[in-house]
Amino acid sequence: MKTRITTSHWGAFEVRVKDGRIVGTAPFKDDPHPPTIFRTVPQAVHHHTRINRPHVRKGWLEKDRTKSRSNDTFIPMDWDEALDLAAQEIDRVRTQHGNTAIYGGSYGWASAGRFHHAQSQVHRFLNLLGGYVSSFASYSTGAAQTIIPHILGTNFHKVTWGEQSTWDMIEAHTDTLLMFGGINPKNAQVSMGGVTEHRTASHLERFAAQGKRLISVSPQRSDSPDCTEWLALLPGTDVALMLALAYVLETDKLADHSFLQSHCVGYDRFRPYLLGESDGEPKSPEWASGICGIGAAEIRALALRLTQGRTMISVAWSLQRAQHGEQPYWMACVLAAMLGQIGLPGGGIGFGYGAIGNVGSNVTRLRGPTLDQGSNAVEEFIPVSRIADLLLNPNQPFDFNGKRRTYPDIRLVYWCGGNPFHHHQDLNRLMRAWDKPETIIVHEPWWTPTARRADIVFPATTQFEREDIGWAKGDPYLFHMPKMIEPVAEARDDYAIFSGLAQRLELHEAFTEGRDATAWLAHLFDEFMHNAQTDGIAVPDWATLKEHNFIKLPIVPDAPAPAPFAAFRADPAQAPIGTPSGKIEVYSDTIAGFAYAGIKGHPTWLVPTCDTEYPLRLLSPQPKDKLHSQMQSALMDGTAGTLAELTLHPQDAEARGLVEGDLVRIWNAQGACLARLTVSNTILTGVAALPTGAWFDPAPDGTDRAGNPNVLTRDCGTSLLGQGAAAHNAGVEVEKANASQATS
Ligand SMILES: Nc1nc2c(c(=O)[nH]1)N[C@H]1C(S)=C(S)[C@@H](COP(=O)(O)OP(=O)(O)OC[C@H]3O[C@@H](n4cnc5c(=O)[nH]c(N)nc54)[C@H](O)[C@@H]3O)O[C@H]1N2
Ligand SMILES: Nc1nc2c(c(=O)[nH]1)N[C@H]1C(S)=C(S)[C@@H](COP(=O)(O)OP(=O)(O)OC[C@H]3O[C@@H](n4cnc5c(=O)[nH]c(N)nc54)[C@H](O)[C@@H]3O)O[C@H]1N2
Ligand SMILES: [Mo]
Repeated sequence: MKTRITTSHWGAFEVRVKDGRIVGTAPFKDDPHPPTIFRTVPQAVHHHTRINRPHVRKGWLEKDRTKSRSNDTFIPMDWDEALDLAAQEIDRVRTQHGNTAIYGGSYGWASAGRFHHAQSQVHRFLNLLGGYVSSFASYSTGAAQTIIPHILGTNFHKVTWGEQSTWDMIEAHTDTLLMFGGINPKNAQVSMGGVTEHRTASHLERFAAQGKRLISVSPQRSDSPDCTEWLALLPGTDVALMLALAYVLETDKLADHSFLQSHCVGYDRFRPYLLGESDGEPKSPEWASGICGIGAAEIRALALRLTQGRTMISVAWSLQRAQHGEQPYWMACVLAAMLGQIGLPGGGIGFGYGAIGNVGSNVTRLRGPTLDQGSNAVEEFIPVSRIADLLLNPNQPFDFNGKRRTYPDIRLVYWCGGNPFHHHQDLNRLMRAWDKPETIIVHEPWWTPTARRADIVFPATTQFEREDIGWAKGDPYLFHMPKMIEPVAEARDDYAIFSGLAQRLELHEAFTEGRDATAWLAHLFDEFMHNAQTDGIAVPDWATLKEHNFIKLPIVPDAPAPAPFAAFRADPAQAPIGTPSGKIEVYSDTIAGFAYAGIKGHPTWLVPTCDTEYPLRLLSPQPKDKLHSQMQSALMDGTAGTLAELTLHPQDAEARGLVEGDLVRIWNAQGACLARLTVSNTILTGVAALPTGAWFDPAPDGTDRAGNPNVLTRDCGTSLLGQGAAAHNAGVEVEKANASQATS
């Protein structure tokens, strides 16, 4: 038996190999809270849903454009034939239509490992080809990435990875941690590229053990550990609550007006709205209570609490993954500004501590080993979750962050390392859009719903079938990720596939620079080692790392990091932030100037309009036992894990005659899916939760048998401002389903 440690997006674990197969996994010994996700690896890697060789869709081969990509058969091919076809088609499209006809946004998490990073590979290849229509931001933080620069004058990634309090600061200085959307160790299991020591739960427990207060404002009790207080709020109503907290601060003379004067602009233009002078509606606790469901007295008590000692406002990413998701982020900044603690350790505002495991870690930032992607000669892009709009509306205008742009006319879509038929909203609409382009090429290890809807499918290796460098932002570990097994069936690395195409397109030398994968690893590592040395961090060489399998770098600083925004706090004139005013923009002339309907120059309560005719608000949180839809095949085996679980409050279940374990049908105007019912009082009445991650599997009547919430979500941007994915809060109804629907 061969046993080695590797890393993954959900952290390090041990892999056991016997007779060329992965036979087992075990936790990494230095991980205090090992994740559960790695358990399915052996089953998934050798699963019958692996793609064994290249395949080409029959209708595409026969040039039959009447055949839908969602309902066709595949012809297996050998590698040379399939690569020839793909290269000829790529060449035809770029010659006839130009590179603006190629969409390569290719969103998705793929796997950990710095060289075989699918997005880096596909973008390097397409850049050399002359460019591609790209995508802006992510499904995770689309609205945040647009709004935060307007308000805090800095890039959202910079805030996430260095301009918010670390856990050490929170533990040492914060008295009250107010968490909108909770902080959930279940989600912090993962981080892009890996989180090795899972410590989110320990941070929260230690914080609570000091007698400090943790308050989670969320529709679900389970969004934070038991050591937190729960204030149950209806999803999508945080802005109303935040406004009421602000109202109490203002009317009880508890707001820090000197900070608002010295470090912010526009409070005087926001105040009339807050007090109801401009619209006749004071944003009082009584007003908010009727919207968010939290009692007025509780809101008042919470506002007072926030002014006692050091307060940290933490906001989950989920809040901005909804219609008008920009507003809660903006309003949370305003609330933090009114408390006047921005720039103090453990005070002010922070985002995503419960989204991604490494957020809040105190680790010296290193320049990671990265494959150079080159530069993109095509300027056109879409906000990432506008993919269906792009395909459905060629040459049509769209608005985004103050600019009107045009959707290019896409003929060829290239997807490598993502699963849009899991991740995109309104999958029935995506199915229609997906039939528009002339050609779709996908690299995937498994027959995911996206691979099943491609024209040319190249089977990709998993991370266990190749060697790589494991490194992640905010994590002190460095891994040699060994090749554990030979590629399954005829799978090839993405790098090998692109090299094969590059050869046919006369780009081989430029793409490979004369290196094979092994030579690239040594090259990238060498570069990383020298960069680290320049930054004063000693890193062993590649051969040594290989021998040790992993090492922990001495990059956890002894001294505490400076508080975020400390220089700005000390002297806003000398250290202005990157907004037009150099200060925090409670009122933004820039945003007001966009003149988007309903969007004012200050944060505003905007009543959600999505599917209000349905009685239940649907949340689609991240799944506990997997990363998105990855390795879903292994979970589909057997009866227990086959169907996604829908959670309803006992009252909502009873009103519909439903009991625990029932097979249910969830539906609205967008579509329908099946799920298995869980009844729990950890969720607010009127709310339903169905995790993401199922492999979309529509029955002939269109009902998705796997339980993917995205058959129910609406495919509208958060707003014209951020155009982010608005996955949360679709309106739905639930009813009992009959067993025949699950198998029809
Ligand atoms: N309703 C709703 N929808 C959501 C969300 C939500 O909250 N609600 N969340 C959204 C968010 S935040 C995200 S990030 C997305 C996630 O959406 P995705 O990132 O698209 O989801 P994954 O399942 O991680 O897809 C990655 C795919 O890459 C494949 N893969 C793995 N390794 C490799 C490799 O080396 N090469 C290749 N070629 N392929 C590989 C995997 O098998 C998998 O199919 O979902 C979004 N969708
Ligand atoms: N196990 C596991 N962990 C993951 C992932 C995974 O697939 N599996 N995916 C990762 C990815 S890509 C991302 S982007 C992050 C996402 O991190 P988040 O966006 O923080 O995660 P979600 O699970 O979408 O939402 C967290 C909780 O927010 C609450 N919520 C929803 N809407 C509202 C609202 O309007 N107001 C309030 N106050 N609360 C609300 C819901 O109850 C939900 O359970 O998670 C990461 N973590
Ligand atoms: Mo995400």
